[in-house]
Amino acid sequence: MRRTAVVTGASSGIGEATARRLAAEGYDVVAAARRRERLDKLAAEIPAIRPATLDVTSDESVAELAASLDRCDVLVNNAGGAVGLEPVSGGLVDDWRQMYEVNVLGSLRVTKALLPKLIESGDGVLLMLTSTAGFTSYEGGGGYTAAKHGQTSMTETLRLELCGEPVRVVEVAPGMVQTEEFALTRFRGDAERAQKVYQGVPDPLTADDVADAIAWCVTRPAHVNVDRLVIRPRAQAAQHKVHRVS
Ligand code: 8X3
Repeated sequence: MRRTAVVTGASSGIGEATARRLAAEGYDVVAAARRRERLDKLAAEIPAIRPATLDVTSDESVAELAASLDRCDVLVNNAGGAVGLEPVSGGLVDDWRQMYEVNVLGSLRVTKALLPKLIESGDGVLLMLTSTAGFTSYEGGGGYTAAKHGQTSMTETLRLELCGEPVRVVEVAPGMVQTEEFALTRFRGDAERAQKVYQGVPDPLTADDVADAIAWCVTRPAHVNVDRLVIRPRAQAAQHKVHRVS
């Protein structure tokens, strides 16, 4: 019997890398995201991947995804992201709302919808892709860190509530990961500003590094729950302590 993994936000970055990696690990992968053309390409390349159009901010879209699944053994709540780097005093309510909507409420919607199937599987894994921003604050990051703290808190609550059910609740919290879109989205398409985030950092993490960590957590024996895995590049000892060579 092949196990099914659902990955949200699978059209790029960590989500796409995770979909690829879990397919390589032998899962049937449902790659879910809004941008269907990208998913179709991925599925054309890898037979074990099935594309699913998903908007985590829509109840109907999430219900449709849940209804389309025969089973779900692994859920990777990866859809998320940051918008803006304004200080709290200049914080834009719409940005904060969007970040809360996708990172927190999006994870809530998908989790609620797929939890019965995860329990039914007899060995489910619910993995939340949070961030070091889930337990650290930094200047300008107010809206994002608030949302990620919320997601982390939801993860901890779920683990308590599901104790006794056959579902592991895992949090993977990456630090600096250079992907094609994270910083670009945060800076509303300003490529120069986005590039500066990683400037001089010898080796930021890649999406594949995080997918590797996710795959490791997911493929532990059923009784082993990795509560939280924090992963950063060697050059980042802490949120503000980043080694740069130029
Ligand atoms: C991304 C890491 O440092 O931008 O989740 O908050 S950081």
